[in-house]
Amino acid sequence: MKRREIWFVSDLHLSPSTSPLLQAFSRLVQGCMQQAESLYILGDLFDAWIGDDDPSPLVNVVTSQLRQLTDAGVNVYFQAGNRDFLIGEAFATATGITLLPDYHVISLSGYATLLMHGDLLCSDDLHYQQIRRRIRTPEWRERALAKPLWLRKGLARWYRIRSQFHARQTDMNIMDVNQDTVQQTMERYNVTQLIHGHTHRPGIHPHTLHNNCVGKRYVLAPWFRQGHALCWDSGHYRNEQF
Ligand SMILES: [Mn+2]
Repeated sequence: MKRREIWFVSDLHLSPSTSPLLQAFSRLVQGCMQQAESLYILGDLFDAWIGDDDPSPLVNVVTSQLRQLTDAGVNVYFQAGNRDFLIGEAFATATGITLLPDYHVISLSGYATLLMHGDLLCSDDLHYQQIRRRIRTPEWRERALAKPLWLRKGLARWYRIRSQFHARQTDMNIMDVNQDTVQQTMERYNVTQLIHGHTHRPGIHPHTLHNNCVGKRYVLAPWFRQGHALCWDSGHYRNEQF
């Protein structure tokens, strides 16, 4: 059977404490191996990433699984999430995956489709966007990665506690996408489809664009007790669970 599907996942949040999800990840890899020509990982593959030089067992397992997939000829693409944006060239080389920018347009059965992690669409969360602007610069990245691993581990834990605190203090609607930002972004990239994750509110939403054309926004499901993928097969999609 020829592999021809295009699969999308995001928000796997793999961490040493979510080992059952590693089995789901392995089933995702096996599924891709049989059916997918490409796999797009739209961010937050890991719950935290402190640098490509972290020799954790979790990283080794995921690296070899991804390597298996790319060695088999599946194209694997990765877009940074807010938790694993420090993933870099060394990880890409070890796994054979291709790193994508924050905004990436592909053609999906002829439909121009924008891929994003999704955090940039949550423009009502001013606090988060302010932090994002500060930490997503080459200078911040360089300074962060120059710190010793033990310190980066501690800092990652600290940022996580702070972000959980922020999430508890912030209204759910503020943490969802802003409708105007979605519309403007889709128009700026001239697409009729948008696929993203991050908000943990899976679904398909219509958006009225210019000329009354209706665009579609697919929100990917996060991995909690099981894995999810959006699978695209010549104009049709389905959800797979792992
Ligand atoms: Mn996220």
